[in-house]
This record gives sequence, C-alpha cells and structure tokens, in this order.
Amino acid sequence: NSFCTLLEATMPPKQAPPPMPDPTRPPADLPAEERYDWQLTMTLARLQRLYRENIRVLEERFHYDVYKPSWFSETIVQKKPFITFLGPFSAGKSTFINYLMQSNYLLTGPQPLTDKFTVIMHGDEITQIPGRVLVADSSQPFRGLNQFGDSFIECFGGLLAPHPILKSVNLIDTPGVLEAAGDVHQRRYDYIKVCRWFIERSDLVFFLFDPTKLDA
Ligand SMILES: Nc1nc2c(ncn2[C@@H]2O[C@H](COP(=O)(O)OP(=O)(O)OP(=O)(O)O)[C@@H](O)[C@H]2O)c(=O)[nH]1
Ligand SMILES: [Mg+2]
Repeated sequence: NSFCTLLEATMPPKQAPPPMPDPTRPPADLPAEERYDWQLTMTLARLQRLYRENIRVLEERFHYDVYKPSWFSETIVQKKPFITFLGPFSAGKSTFINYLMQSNYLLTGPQPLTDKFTVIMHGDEITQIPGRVLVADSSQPFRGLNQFGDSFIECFGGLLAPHPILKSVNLIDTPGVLEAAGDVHQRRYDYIKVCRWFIERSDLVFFLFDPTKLDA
C-alpha cells in the first residue's frame, strides 16, 4: 500500500477528460442509416475509455501482461470483429480473401504459399506492417502473441488495404496446414497453439477445404 501511495505521489495530477456523447442519443440530424454505426462507435469508444482510465492503469502498474496475456483488455481494445480463414494449404484461403477484396493483395498459387499469419486491416493505401510492430503496439490487440516467441513474430504481419469491408472487420489469412508437405516446411513455432489463439478471438472462422483433396 505504501508503495502504491508513493507511486501515486509521483504521478501527474489527473485532468478531467472531456465528456463523451451519450451513445443512446445520436445527433438529431444524423441520417437514419448512419445511426446504428454511430451508436456502435460511441459505445465502443466509451468501453475503451473505461478500460484505459480504470483498468489499464492497474495492469501497467502491476505488470499484469508479464504474468498473463491480458484477455479482457484485448477484447475491449479489439474494436473490429476478426474473421479468420483456416484450412490445408492450397485450399483457396488467400484466393477467397482476394475475391472479397476484389484485388490481388495476397499471393496465391498451387504450392504452399502463405507463410505468415496476416491481419488485413483498413488503411488509405496498401502498406505492410511487420509483426514486430503490431505486437509492440498497445493500441492493437496483438500483444498476447509475444508468448509464441520470435520465430512466430517473424511469421506474423499486417496488411493495410483501402477496401470498405475492412472498415467493419479485420480478416486473418493463415498459412495452410502442411500435413502432406513433410519436414521441408516444418514450422519453428507452435502452429496449433497460434491457430487456437486466433480462433478464440475470432467472431467468425472459415475452414476451407479442396473437395478433390479430402484424403490429404
Ligand atoms: N479450381 C479452383 N481453384 C481454386 C479455387 N480457389 C483457389 N484456387 C486455386 O488454388 C490454388 C491455391 O489457392 P490459394 O488461395 O493460394 O490457397 P491457400 O489456401 O491460401 O494456400 P496456402 O497459402 O498455401 O495455405 C491457386 O492456384 C488458386 O488459383 C477454386 O475455388 N477453384
Ligand atoms: Mg494462402
């Protein structure tokens, strides 16, 4: 307790934060079709602020993330739903995402191609973000991925793209399951645990299979 009191004494005095709009009362001049999005954005903003002002402070003070990846904070900070694509290699995961985006952002082809877990997020122009940058950014929900080590972080990255779908969701492209491909492609991180991490945080998971290779 005395340690906390000492810490408090060294912290700058708190300034009253500016008031936030009431999420249940959209501006009267807002068109009806934009009301739902406005309410959603405001509710999430308030939740994030509650987290930032009341919980993050405690987490940081007691180094909570050293002991346990912060499940609660990640869920709150994670603003957009995750849609994850899983399945064997060459099932068409990247092709499907490219089709959704009406683009060729992701490499596709008949051999195992995707070698990174890639989070596709909204941005004004196509930009690659190294995994190391994403896992270090406390405003992003990826800090927990540090537990899988450097070998994994090298196989993780972000891609900003300007498609409007990405304003509502984040898409996650994954490297395919390599059962049939032998040791050549053996991974230097725990693929199953990483998949589980993404599945647990996803709102929707697509498993893709090639019906002509169901024996693989
Ligand atoms: N016939 C057919 N071919 C497809 C379809 N979807 C993808 N392909 C082809 O299948 C191959 C593999 O597609 P990818 O999208 O790279 O597969 P992936 O699941 O991302 O594979 P990895 O990244 O290696 O895990 C490519 O040559 C695609 O052109 C489909 O619906 N029908
Ligand atoms: Mg792929």
